Amino acid sequence: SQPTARPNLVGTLIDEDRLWQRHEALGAIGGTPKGGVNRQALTAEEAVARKLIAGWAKELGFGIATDPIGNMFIRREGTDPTATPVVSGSHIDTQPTGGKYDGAYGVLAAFEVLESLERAGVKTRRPLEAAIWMNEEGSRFQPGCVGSGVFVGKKELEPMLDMQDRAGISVREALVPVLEATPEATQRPLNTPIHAYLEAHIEQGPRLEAEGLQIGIVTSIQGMRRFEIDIEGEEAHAGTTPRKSRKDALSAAVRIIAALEELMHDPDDVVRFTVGRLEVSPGSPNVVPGHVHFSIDFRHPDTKVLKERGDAVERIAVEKGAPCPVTVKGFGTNPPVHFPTDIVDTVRRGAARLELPSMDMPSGAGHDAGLISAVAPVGMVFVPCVKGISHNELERASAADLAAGTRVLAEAMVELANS
Ligand code: HGY
Ligand code: MN
Ligand code: MN
Ligand code: MN
Repeated sequence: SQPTARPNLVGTLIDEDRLWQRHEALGAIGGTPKGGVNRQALTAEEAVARKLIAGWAKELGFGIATDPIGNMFIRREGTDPTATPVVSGSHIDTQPTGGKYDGAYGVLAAFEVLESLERAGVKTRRPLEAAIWMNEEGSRFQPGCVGSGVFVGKKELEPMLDMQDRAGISVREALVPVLEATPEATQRPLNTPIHAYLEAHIEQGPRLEAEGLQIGIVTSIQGMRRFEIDIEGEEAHAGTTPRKSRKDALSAAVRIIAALEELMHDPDDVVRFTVGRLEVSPGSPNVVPGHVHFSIDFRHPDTKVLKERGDAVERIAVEKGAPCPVTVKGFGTNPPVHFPTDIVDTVRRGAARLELPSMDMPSGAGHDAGLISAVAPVGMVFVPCVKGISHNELERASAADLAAGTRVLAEAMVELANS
């Protein structure tokens, strides 16, 4: 029988060029002129991307499965069919002006691990799976991490299937053509057991590049709260309507956002507060705005700060919005997540075996790993991206860094798969 992989063999099987070519092929689907990607959740582009990956999987004899919320799993069997799998993955949906590596890297790194083992005929005791979590970004369908959230039971399946985008298309409707792109996929239930979950991701920040390191050993993910604010004003003539009788939704929004900036002020610059979307209607220069809709993305590593300042958002919005009525829709809290030390140590040992210098670091960005940590031990490995730029078409990473992170991933996955 084939020897099970000695961990130090596996990382060297990773093929840097093949991994790079996969990024170029996937990045071309929804590719934009500036070298970014617009492949939003459950669009025709995502269907093409899934078909491409399923084709690669079929060539290698891997299994393909999907679950009721549209997560997709590529599976390589182990020698012990009763063993629960080691899973690694991320997302292939992107921001509207996203980059080629955010999410895609974690899926392609996981796939490269399965492929390199298969081509080398290296067996593992446990099965290995590459996972594609549906709608991580939450730009088309708010909020994000829907696939991983439903998988672990933190989000309800039916309401998430009923969720609509701004054109009124529901997840349920949008899923149909996307799942039709992989007819060979078998159906599996939600929350199938996972022995351990690992995710490779670009850092989406400047620290690794500044330290001259290729590898980040992720120890935690900061907490996040998201809100949608709607302000009802009254449309009126810009020339004739006296200020005292106006219900100007935009001046209300300005007061609210100024007050929230005050609330979120932090001399230590740890608080992350972002109004990323602001829509004014009717948007005519000589009509007093009748309606404003804006988003809030608030993050912090400390649960108490997240609760206190997050809970103040609604009170401040209603108070400062007067006399315009204000509705605040909260999307719950993704609490901070601290990864179990044994998994973090496994990832760090993988880097050490490969003699790749690394540093422990928290994640400022959210990841599916944060949700999966509810049902399995989780770890992550970061690689640098140029100037830390992400959620931007200018997002770039190097083939060497992507391969280095994948080597560490391979080492950790195989060690866990033979445990
Ligand atoms: O927003 C996030 O943190 C993730 O990159 N979608
Ligand atoms: Mn991501
Ligand atoms: Mn992202
Ligand atoms: Mn007129």
